[in-house]
Amino acid sequence: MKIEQNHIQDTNKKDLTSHQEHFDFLSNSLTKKGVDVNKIISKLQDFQVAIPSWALGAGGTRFGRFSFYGEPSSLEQKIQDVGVLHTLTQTAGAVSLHIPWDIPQDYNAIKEIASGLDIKFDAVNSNTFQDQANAKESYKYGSLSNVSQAVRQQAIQHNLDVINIGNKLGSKSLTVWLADGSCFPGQTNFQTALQNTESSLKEIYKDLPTDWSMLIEYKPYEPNFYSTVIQDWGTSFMLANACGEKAFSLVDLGHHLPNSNIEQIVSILMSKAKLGGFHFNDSKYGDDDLTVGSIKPYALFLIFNELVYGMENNPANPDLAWMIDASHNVKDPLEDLIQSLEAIQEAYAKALLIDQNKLKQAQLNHDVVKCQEILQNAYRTDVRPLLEKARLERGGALSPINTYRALDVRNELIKERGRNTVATGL
Ligand code: LRH
Ligand code: MN
Ligand code: MN
Repeated sequence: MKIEQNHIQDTNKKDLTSHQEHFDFLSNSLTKKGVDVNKIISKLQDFQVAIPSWALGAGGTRFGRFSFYGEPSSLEQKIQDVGVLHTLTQTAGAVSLHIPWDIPQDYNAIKEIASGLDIKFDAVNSNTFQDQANAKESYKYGSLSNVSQAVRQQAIQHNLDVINIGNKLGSKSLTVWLADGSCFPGQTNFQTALQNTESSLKEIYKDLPTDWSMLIEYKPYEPNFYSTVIQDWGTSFMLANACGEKAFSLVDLGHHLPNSNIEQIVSILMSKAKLGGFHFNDSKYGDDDLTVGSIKPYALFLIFNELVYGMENNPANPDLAWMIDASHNVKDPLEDLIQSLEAIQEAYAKALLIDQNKLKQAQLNHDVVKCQEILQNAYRTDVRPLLEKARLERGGALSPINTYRALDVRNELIKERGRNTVATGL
């Protein structure tokens, strides 16, 4: 299924007048306040978020999985689905692969499909949380942290293989997330597990191409429920520092204990030039992997405020690898991802409205009320016409969700791929 430009233009037509009215009203009032509207629009257009290959089918839970039908079952089809998202939203210009779920058969063919859809290959993810068919060693008791040298070596080699695959596709970063940890007190020695992890990561780092970065993701629990080796940003930061200047922490919004101040974590990591990647999702209880902005949109906005501040004020921090890391149980995955992309752009646009100079002045004056007013005025602005304009100028849909439905994309995919589809991945 390939969405053609004229399909988008046709469905945009009926909403063009009302979009223009809303846009003019907002643009005038923002301009009067001294906001450079065109600058915000071009920042929105430049902000591209990678889609993980594993989010394009129904994720399910350990209790069951309900198919949406027409799901992609090959890497080619996954990239085509990202193409659908990118054509409609103009925001999903990259895909993130998980190895071995996504090993390309024909590299040139894959690269051709991706470049035809204007999609880049973002970070590649290694998988040492599942045993692979015919693997000699098992990760049941850990991978890079394992007490067995042979298991660690197998996990190190897997990461090197992943770098090799990513290199052939044009990726520039490796994301390492470890499930390693323990389920019961006394099961492992915390210090040994961390030391082993550090030396394994250093082995991988040694072979990282010079223009690559290594992103170290943390998570407090699950699948291990007593301890996790890389449990928090401090541990990930320590490991990134131990590896070297090409290693960074990766923040996944779902990987924090309840009520953690994620915006502060983001801010501190950026001030130390160590924030390398970001996984968007939302959650109520744990690593729920829900639609971005569906539960705590204000927290997302506050996080974006720090990201925007960091991108302006911490030039030593690298460009971030942005990715959605969500799972879909009851919604059509493509619709869910469209909603997530919209929520990300919305939070970003609102954060860009914050007058950082005024905020700084109010902070220096200890005018706490004004500080809050500045943030909340930005948050309460309906920025959707800016998002629409950003998409429209790039040939995207005014309303990606409405166009997706008007074009009956899911049924077209079912016609092409059949009902009995199982996406590879989680
Ligand atoms: C772990 C995680 C990590 C994995 C992905 C499948 O919970 O967030 O990023 O690679 O999910
Ligand atoms: Mn993640
Ligand atoms: Mn996760």
